[in-house]
Amino acid sequence: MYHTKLDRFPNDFLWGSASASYQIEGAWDEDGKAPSVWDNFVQIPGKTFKGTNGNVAVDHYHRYMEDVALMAEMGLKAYRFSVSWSRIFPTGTGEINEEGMQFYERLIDELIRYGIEPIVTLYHWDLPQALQDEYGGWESREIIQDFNDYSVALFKRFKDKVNYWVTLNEQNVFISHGYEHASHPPGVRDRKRMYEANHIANLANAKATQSFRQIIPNGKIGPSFAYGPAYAYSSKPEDVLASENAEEFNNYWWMDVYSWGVYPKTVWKHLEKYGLAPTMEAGDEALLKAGKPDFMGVNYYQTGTFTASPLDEEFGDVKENHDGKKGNFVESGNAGLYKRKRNEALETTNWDWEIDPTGLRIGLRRITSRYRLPVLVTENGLGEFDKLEENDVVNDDYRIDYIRKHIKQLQAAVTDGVDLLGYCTWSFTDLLSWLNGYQKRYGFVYINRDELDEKDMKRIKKKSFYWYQKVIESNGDTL
Ligand code: BGP
Repeated sequence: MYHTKLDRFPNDFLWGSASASYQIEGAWDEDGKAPSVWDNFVQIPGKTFKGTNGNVAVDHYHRYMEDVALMAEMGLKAYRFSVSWSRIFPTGTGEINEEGMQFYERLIDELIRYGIEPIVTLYHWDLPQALQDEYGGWESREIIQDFNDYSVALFKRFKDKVNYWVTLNEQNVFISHGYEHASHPPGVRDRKRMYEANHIANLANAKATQSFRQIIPNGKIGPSFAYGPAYAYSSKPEDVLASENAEEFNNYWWMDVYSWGVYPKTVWKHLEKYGLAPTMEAGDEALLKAGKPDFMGVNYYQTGTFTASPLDEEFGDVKENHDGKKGNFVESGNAGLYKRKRNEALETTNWDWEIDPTGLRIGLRRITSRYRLPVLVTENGLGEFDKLEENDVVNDDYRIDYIRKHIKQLQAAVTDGVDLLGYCTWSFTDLLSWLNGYQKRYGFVYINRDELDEKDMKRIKKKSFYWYQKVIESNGDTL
């Protein structure tokens, strides 16, 4: 679809940026906080790049005022951050740890003071370790009530201050990495357990959403889904079918449940045949249906391109590039369903992520057509090596180029008819990239630290900071 003229972004468009507790806060054991599963997982040798962890991260816990002042200077309209569950309930349940709650209250108040809309993510992967130990975390239905209680505590405390809420961040990622690839906690490789845990996460997501309606009837809530729209590798019908398979198994498997409360039929039938379908108990479907979100949160980084895969195809372990040495793409897939190929039409980052701004528009269009839900882009950005030059200068033109192209596609999507609430870049400051250390940088603000040395953690505005400032100021007219 070509347009002679693109629509302007709505006047109340949320120009934002995002982060997550474990990746920025540090203070991992302060003010009553108990360990999360990530605090422990990173201690296992070989799990993260150069053994990095978030014990100190970028020290946002102590420097949040300086960080928020920078957001205000940039003109940010919205800031998405997550709450660390084990700061609020150190053992996952029980008495509220008031000191933990107060940290987020101070942060929220500071944002509001500057007119920045807080977008609160309830869960960005840092499950209290106590719940993992007690009943296996997401593998037990007990978590549905505990997650609800935790969410309700936050809803009640911040109902007059926070309008936008995100339930689970990238359920598809923390479940598949946690229970299929073993690259995230709890480090399991078992597809049956994965599908069971995923179903329980769906129920927890729905229940918290249902509670939200009672407590904050005028607020907005939705999940943030890591959406990688699927393409066919060629026009051969078998490749088109493979891409349909990938879309159903990797995307609709989650988004249909969020939006409609039902699993896609073809995937369900396939899983049943292989004994992998999750256990459906009485009342599950009704609960899932009661959890309809106000928007689909989308974390977008790349598309995936697929070709047919025969039933007897064997795939090795998924190998991801965690050191930034380009050229490590390894084919992966699901035998009999699809195989992911490198898309030769696209450039990649140094971490082998394909760069595809148009894919963002395609994804938003698919969501709009299928679910008719508004969309909030909850993450999008470029992880790259940045160079701190003399006089505290970082010339990250590649990041500007990346974000500019994605915003242009957003504007095209809006013109196509997508109801877009806002755009949060990943990320505001540099932060810990879970498995990739500190050298894979995403921020508008450079943090002076690296893997081996915490240095002074000085905040340094990159070139992209000034660029995004103008984008916001002009409501997207000046790109
Ligand atoms: C998403 C996560 C973020 C962030 C981002 C970049 O999956 O929600 O927390 O980390 O991806 O990924 P990475 O840090 O692996 O480059």
